[in-house]
Amino acid sequence: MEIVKYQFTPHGDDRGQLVALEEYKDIPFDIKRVYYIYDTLPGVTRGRHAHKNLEQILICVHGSCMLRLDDGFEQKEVLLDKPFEGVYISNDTWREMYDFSPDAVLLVLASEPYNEADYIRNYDAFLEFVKEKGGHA
Ligand code: T46
Repeated sequence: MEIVKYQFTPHGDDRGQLVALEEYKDIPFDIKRVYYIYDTLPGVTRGRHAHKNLEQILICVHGSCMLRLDDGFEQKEVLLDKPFEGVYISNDTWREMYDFSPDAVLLVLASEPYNEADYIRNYDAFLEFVKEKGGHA
């Protein structure tokens, strides 16, 4: 499983930095939803689910957190700590976010509106789902 990272271009000048993100130019899908996670308490793990039909890019725009991705065959961990770097998460990927710094703000760009029915929240069900789709598990 490849970790797919996007490097965005900061438009820096003597006032500071600005990063602009446009669909299909910087982000490989229609951006139908934006949400962000902040004030995460110490020791908390978020996520612990997969999606059937959702692409996302996660950007830790302030502070840092860890992201664990699992395609049912292997797991990889990546540090999110740069406001100009995004990590892409495709369908059928179990994700967990943890080790949030107290000041972390995790911005998420999503290809679909919120849909609770799209979530797979049970890990065994996720493995079965990937297996049925002909994946690695
Ligand atoms: C994901 C990871 C990276 C909404 O009402 N609308 C939304 O768009 C979202 C994302 C959440 N919510 C509500 C549903 C729950 O009552 O916000 C509450 C917390 O959501 P959840 O427990 O799903 O949050 P995380 O951090 O575990 O997961 C989120 C996304 O849900 C998920 O799609 O990939 O961030």
